[in-house]
Parts: sequence; structure tokens; C-alpha cells
Amino acid sequence: MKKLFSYLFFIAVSSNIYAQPTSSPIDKKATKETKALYKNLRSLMSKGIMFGHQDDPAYGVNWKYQPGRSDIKDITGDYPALYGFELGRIELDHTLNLDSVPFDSARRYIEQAYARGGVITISWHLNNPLNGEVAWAPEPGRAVASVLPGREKNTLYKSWLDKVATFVLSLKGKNGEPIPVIFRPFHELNGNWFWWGKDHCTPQEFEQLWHLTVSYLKDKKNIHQILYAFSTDKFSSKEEYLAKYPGDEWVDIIGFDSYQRKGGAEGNADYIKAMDTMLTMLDEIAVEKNKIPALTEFGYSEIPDSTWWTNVLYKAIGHHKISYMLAWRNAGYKSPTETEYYVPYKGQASEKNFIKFYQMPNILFQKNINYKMIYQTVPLSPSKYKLNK
Ligand code: BMA
Repeated sequence: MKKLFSYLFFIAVSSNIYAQPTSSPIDKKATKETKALYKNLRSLMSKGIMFGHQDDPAYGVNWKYQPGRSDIKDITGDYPALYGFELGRIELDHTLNLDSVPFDSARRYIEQAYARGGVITISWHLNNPLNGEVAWAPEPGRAVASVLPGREKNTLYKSWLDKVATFVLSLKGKNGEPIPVIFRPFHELNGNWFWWGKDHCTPQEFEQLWHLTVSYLKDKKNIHQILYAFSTDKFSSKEEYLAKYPGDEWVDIIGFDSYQRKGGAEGNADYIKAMDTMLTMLDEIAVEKNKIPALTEFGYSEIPDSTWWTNVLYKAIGHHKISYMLAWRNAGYKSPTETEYYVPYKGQASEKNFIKFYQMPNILFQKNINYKMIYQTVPLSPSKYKLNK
């Protein structure tokens, strides 16, 4: 009897949100690799946070398009565990995305990363369908409404989704299987800079836009290799976070984007506090809604603080259970007044400290994962499979 009680107690304490057997992607027809990814994103949370980088294999601060290269690899000898890619301008049939990455190269990088067990997430800074300008040119009250069913830009918007669909469907593993991707459209929706932003549509309109997008890709285009990520910008309450949440049946992953903009001791302390507060709220929402939490974009451009990785970032996130974190792109030189990068390159001030961060046992890179652990179904108990650390 005593044994039975201790067994029941063990079951009770060991069952947590990271191992809920009932949870599965919102797409009931998700491919087997997509289901495995979903499950493993969840179960790996008990080991740590997967580290990701936008456009990592495409370019770095002082280089572009050199096969196999990565700023992270230059420093650590290792690749990230997760990669972000961008589809902006695919809607216009361009061959290069808005950051000049050829879509054909992005496809190749995705295939290579997938073969290593890397996780892929895709953003889409799509143009404003109403005025034909960039994503950052809102038409308050009109642009989101214009693409909804029966409205003037609905057909145009669906033709844009057709192009996204063609790209996603072209992503294949070596046995011809569809490569799973985490699609994160309409991000930072609680800010006002994008045409889908806070004051530019009602919650109902945003919800309709989201539903239209997901059901078009999933049911009309029959794409079953997508996990859908909902991601806001920084937020100050759960109510704010959920103001335009499109519903549990429409979202797999929940996250937010948060950048450090202010330097010095005060800037560091503010960032730690803000991140910690937001991650605590995100953790709670994830438990309540049974969703996978992630830090969908983060960074401190040019990382002027040489100990930022362990003294600021790790302090803010290290004790939180999140599936992954995506550092934004190492664009490098953009103009005489602007340089942009979020992970160090060789010789950058925070390089050594990044290596320390890389060695933290709960920060996961390529060396901590492999194809099997991510894309093949494994027993839910993390102790059943080996991490390399
Ligand atoms: C922004 C900047 C831009 C880029 C855009 C989309 O944060 O990095 O240079 O065009 O993201 O990737």
C-alpha cells in the first residue's frame, strides 16, 4: 500500500504541462514529424531553452552567403538549435526577401538545418495589401478589414497565402517528407507599427484575419507541417496579452518579442525585471491554455555590455520554462548611422561571455539536440533519452 501511495505521489508530482499526453497540434492532420516536433518542444522544456538566431546561416556581421558559416558557429564551434527565416516579399513574387535573402537559399538552409534536427520558425513582414506599401505603413481601421471575406482585398490576400503555401510545401526532407515549421504571422500585434497593429483593427477583425490565415493554409491548401505561433510585443498585463488572442483552437505556441533598448546598470535592471515579469505571465497563460511558451524575438543591438549574456539575459530568463528563444538577425552594417546585430561575432565585446552563456546546462544548442530528439516521437519522459550535456 505504502508503495502504491508513493507511486501515486510520484505520478502526481511528475505530471506537469511539459508532459501532457493529450496535447497535440491544433492541426489534427499534422504530419508525424510535426506532431513529434510539438511533443518534443514541450518535453525539452524540462531540460532547457533552445537557442535560436534569425537568418543565422545566411549572413553575419562581416560576411554573406558562405556555406556552412554562422556567427554563432564562428564563436562556439556549434550551430544554434533553432533558426528564424523571413518570408516578406514572397507575396510579391520576388526572388529575394525583404532582407535580401534569396528564397531558394532560405529553402536550402531550412533543409540543412532540419537534417541536423534544427527547429525552423518563419516570420512574415508582408506588405500592406491595401496601399501596396511595406508592413510598417498602416492604414488605420482599413487594412485588416480589407482582406476579410467579401472585402476588396480578400482575393489578393488569398493569392499571397498561395505563395506562402507554395514555399512551405516545397520544404522537404531527404525522404520527401514535409519539413515542419513554426509559422508566426502578424507578430507584435499590440504595437502600432505594422498594418495589423493594435489601433488599426478591432479584436474581431484580428481574430478573423488569423482564422482566415490558418484555415486557408491548413484546410484549403492542405498544409499539415505548420505549428502556429501567436506573438505580441512587450506587454504589461495578461489582459493586454490576450486582448486579441484568436482562441485555443487556433494557436500552438504563445510568445512575445522583447528588446533591451536602454544601456547601463539601470537599463540592465529594467530589462531583467520586465522580462521576468512578462515571462511569469506567459508561463501562467501557457499552463492555463495548455500552450507552448517561447521568447519569439529578443536582443540588445550591438551588445555593448560585455557581460550581458550571463549578467542580464540569463538572469532574466534562466529560471523560466520556455521552449525556445530567438535572437534577431546579425544584419551588420545597414547605413552610416545604423549597424544591427544581436549575437556576437568573432572579436565582439561580448564574445567570451556568450561562450559562458552557451555552456549553461539549460541553454540548448545544436550539440544538445539531434534529428531523432526533435522529429521522431520519443517517450515523453525526458530521462528516457539522452542529452549530450
Ligand atoms: C527588423 C530589422 C529590419 C528587417 C526586419 C524584417 O527588425 O531587422 O532590418 O528588415 O526586421 O526582418
